[in-house]
This record gives sequence, C-alpha cells and structure tokens, in this order.
Amino acid sequence: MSENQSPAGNQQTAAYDSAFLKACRREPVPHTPVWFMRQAGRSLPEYLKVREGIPMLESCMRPDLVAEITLQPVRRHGVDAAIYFSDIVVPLKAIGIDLDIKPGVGPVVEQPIRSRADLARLRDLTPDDVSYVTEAMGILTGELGATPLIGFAGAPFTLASYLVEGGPSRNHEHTKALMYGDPQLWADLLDRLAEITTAFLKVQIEAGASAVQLFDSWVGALAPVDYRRSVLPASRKVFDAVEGLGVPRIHFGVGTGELLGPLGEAGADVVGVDWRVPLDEAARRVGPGKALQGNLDPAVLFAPTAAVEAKTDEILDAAAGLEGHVFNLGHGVLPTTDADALTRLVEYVHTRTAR
Ligand code: 1CP
Repeated sequence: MSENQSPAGNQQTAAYDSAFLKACRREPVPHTPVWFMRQAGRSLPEYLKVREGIPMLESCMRPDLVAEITLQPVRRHGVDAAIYFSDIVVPLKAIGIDLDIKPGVGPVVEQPIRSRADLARLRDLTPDDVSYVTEAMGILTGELGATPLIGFAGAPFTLASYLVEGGPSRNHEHTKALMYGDPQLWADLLDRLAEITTAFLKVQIEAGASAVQLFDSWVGALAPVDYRRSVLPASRKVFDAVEGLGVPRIHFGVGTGELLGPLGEAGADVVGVDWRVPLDEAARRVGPGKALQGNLDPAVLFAPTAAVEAKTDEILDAAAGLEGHVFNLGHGVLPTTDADALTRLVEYVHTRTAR
C-alpha cells in the first residue's frame, strides 16, 4: 500500500496504524477501537438538517453531502472509523434496477426478480456507474487524516432478499421459495450479485476505503445446512475476490448464532456478532485466526448510563482473550438513540481499555 502515492493511497497509509485497523489485523492496540453500525444518517440533528427535503437515494449521489454526513459522527463521537454514507441498494440502482428507498419503509423494488428473464436485468457494474462514490471518497480521504474509512456492500443473500421480495420482508417467503424451488436460478442470481458486489467493493477500495464490510443482515433467517449449500459459495466468492487488496474484510449478519462457524468459513478477517452470543463463545464458534466485532444490544443505550457501562464491561470482559476486538453494537444504532449516550460510550470504552 505504501507504493500507492495517490491521495487515496496516502490516506490509507496514514490510517494503517490506527487502532481500528490494528484490531482487524489482530495486532496489539493502544485501546479497543469503537465504531457504530448506522452511525451516519440516523438521528443526529446535524444529519436531519442537511438531509431536509432531499430523498435518500438522491443524497447518496451527492458527493459533498455524502462526505459531510460520513464525517458528522466522527466529529461528534470521536469514533475510531468512519463508515461511508450510502445504502446497500445503491449499486443495484446504479445498474438500472427500478427501486426507491421509501421513508419509514426501506428499499422497494418496482418489478421483483423471480425468473430467468428477470435475471438478465442485473448487468455488470462499472466504476462509471458510481462515479459519485469515487468523488465522495476523494473528498473524504482529504478530510479524514488518520481515521480509517470503511466501505461496504450488501451480501448476495440480503440483496437477493430485497430483489426477490420487492421490499423489506419478515419471512423471506418468495426468496426461500426461489432458493428451494429453483436451485440453479438461485445459484445464478447469487453469483451475479457476488460479481456486482465485488465490483462495487473494488471501486471503494480503489477510491480510499481502508476496510470493507459485507452486510448480510438477514442471513440469520437460514439454517446452517441451507446457508452452506445455497449462500456461502457466493459470499466466499466476494471475499476471495477482494483478498490481497490490503484492506480487512468484515462480515456481519443478525441472528447468526447458529451460523458463526460457516460465516467464518466464508473468508472474512473479522466476523460481526450480534448481542445474542457472548464474544468468548462466539470466538469458539468462529474458530481461530479471526477478529470479532460487536456486540452491545443497541436497545441497551436507552438504559441509564450505569447500566450501559455494566453491559459494556461484560462485553469487554468476554473480549479479553480474543485475538482482535472491534467494539460495536450488535446491529445498527436505533433511530431514536440519544446521541450523547453514544459519545459517552466511545469515551468509556477508550478509557476502560487504554493500555
Ligand atoms: O452505517 C451507516 O451509518 C451508513 C449508512 C447506511 C448503511 C450502512 C445506510 C443508510 N444503510 C446502510 C446499510 C443497510 N441498508 C442495511 C445493512 C445494515 C443493517 O442491517 O442495518 C440494510 C438491511 C439496508 C436496507 C435499508 N435501507 C433499510 C432496512 C429495511 C428493512 O428491510 O427493514 C432501510 C430502512 C433503509 C433506508 C436507509 N438506509 C440508510 C438510511 C439513512 C436510511 C433511511 C432512509 C431515509 O432517510 O429515508
């Protein structure tokens, strides 16, 4: 990476020795690094102000706005990493899928993908399709100093769920009907999504991301046998394709207690854990050679400070023997979370773990 003298490469070099990237690489850290999933673009008043009147997808395509929203939680909370402000469906929109992000609902796809003919609508993603991402990351690498920037994408299963259902779903019934009913079409769909996701992650790494996270938020809906057979190959394809690019790869899903072993096998360097499994037990399930990320229940932040600190202590104690630990929530920041509670939590973890 040190040979890369582009502005993005310079920033990646500056961030290389950050606590966050050291923890991802399972090296000794000056303190346990902290960032929060969905730290950007939730309830911060400064976020709501800059987003006023601008639809979500449009805001993802405005580089100055993206850079500002990405930086807001770094300034306010002093987190150890920034996460690029976007959404998992942005690359699908960029290749021409007719979708929108509806306020209070989430991503909605006009014509769901359920047949072989529908699959043909998922064309390759090129860097030109997402030039605003490259531009926004260029602004960010100029502003972030030594703070690492995390790029991200949706994992093939979670993207397939939105495409096949046509929107958010509790039971993923159409998705599972396709997975069990037409295994070949399903495999081809996930393979296509793996290629799009890989192309999107490569754009971000090239533009300055120092780490990438694959969000497989809804994969906990699957039994391990089905995950191994029908999903793992596509996720592994993504991780393999971005291996050796010099940035840690993080893998995250919700409700994955029974899947932590197979998730580890998909190939990430860091495995995200929700709050249902303590980190020491999660480490046993994931196996050696991985750092873990997590795992405070986001709802705990609604309790008094002393209770938040007690739950945080439990997590830090369970993490004491890990090869590497990145402190995070077990899922995204809830929209009505008190911003000051997040700032206090960052300070608490830093102080308690200072070495
Ligand atoms: O982390 C950050 O702060 C960066 C911003 C970010 C990220 C990482 C957004 C902005 N979306 C995401 C990822 C994302 N999007 C995931 C994976 C993370 C997770 O599990 O929370 C998922 C599942 C989505 C899909 C999505 N987009 C939903 C969930 C719908 C459902 O199925 O229940 C929703 C509500 C959105 C919209 C969205 N994404 C982001 C924002 C700020 C918003 C709100 C949109 C608005 O203001 O109208």
